[in-house]
Amino acid sequence: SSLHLQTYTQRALRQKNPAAKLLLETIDRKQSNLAVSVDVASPKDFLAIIDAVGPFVCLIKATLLLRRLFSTHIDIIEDFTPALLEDLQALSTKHDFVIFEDRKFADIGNTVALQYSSGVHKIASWAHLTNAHCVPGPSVITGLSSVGLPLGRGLLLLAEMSTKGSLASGSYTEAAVQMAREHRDFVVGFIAQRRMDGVGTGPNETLEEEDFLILTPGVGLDVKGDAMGQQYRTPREVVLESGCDVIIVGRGIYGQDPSLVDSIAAQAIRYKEAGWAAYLARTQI
Ligand code: 5FU
Repeated sequence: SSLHLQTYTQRALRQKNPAAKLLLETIDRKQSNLAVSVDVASPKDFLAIIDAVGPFVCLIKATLLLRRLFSTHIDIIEDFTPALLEDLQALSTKHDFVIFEDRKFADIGNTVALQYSSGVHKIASWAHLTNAHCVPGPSVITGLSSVGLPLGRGLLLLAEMSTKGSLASGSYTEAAVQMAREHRDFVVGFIAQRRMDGVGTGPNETLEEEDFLILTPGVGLDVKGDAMGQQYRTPREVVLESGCDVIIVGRGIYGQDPSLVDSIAAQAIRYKEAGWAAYLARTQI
């Protein structure tokens, strides 16, 4: 497939899903394929990091924070979470970035629909994109789609993971791509380590219209992994060699001390430039 040679601009024009289109247009407008993953426990650090990296990113990946606080301080957070989400949305408007809640839904359709629409977090009301594991089969998509599609949201399926020994490979990955093909209105792409166009199809089958977005975690410029199975590749390996679209970087940017806002912004610029250089090399502009 030559889709990976096309520019973000060309691909945005063809996108029908509003969330995917917004992401591609934002990448284009800000010349950034960098997403920052903000996995910190303190709401103050959470907002400070987002404000610092905001100008340089196409997307912010919110994640454990909400769940972690929710599960440990439910009474505080019932009051607190809506305000935090308003702050997050205000920053999204201020800095022009897309919001992705890395929720990794993995239950029956009815339950994920409730988890997505309701509860304290009401994820569907503020996250442009969310994601799901494929373990439950296609019903996980049907459930989430019943909530997200009318709101113009998009879903990413976890086709591969960055961790050592991941079980999401081979026929599992092929089945994930097949599930996505059957729900192209809502499934806009994958969390994966490489492009997925044509995966699982025969050598002579061409799928001209197949254009999945690939968002890739496990990206770092300075180290190869952590002590808990995470594996890092460079933006060049991810975007140029593997054809992925968005690099997701967490600790590589906010490091050991989430309160050092100046160095966080400097790291964000460094990753943004590396990600964009790899994209330009890929599309040979
Ligand atoms: F699906 C995945 C995956 O395969 N690898 C990941 O690392 C998700 N992640 C998330 O990306 C993980 O939960 C973190 O939120 C983030 C990577 O953070 P890091 O600090 O850059 O390692």
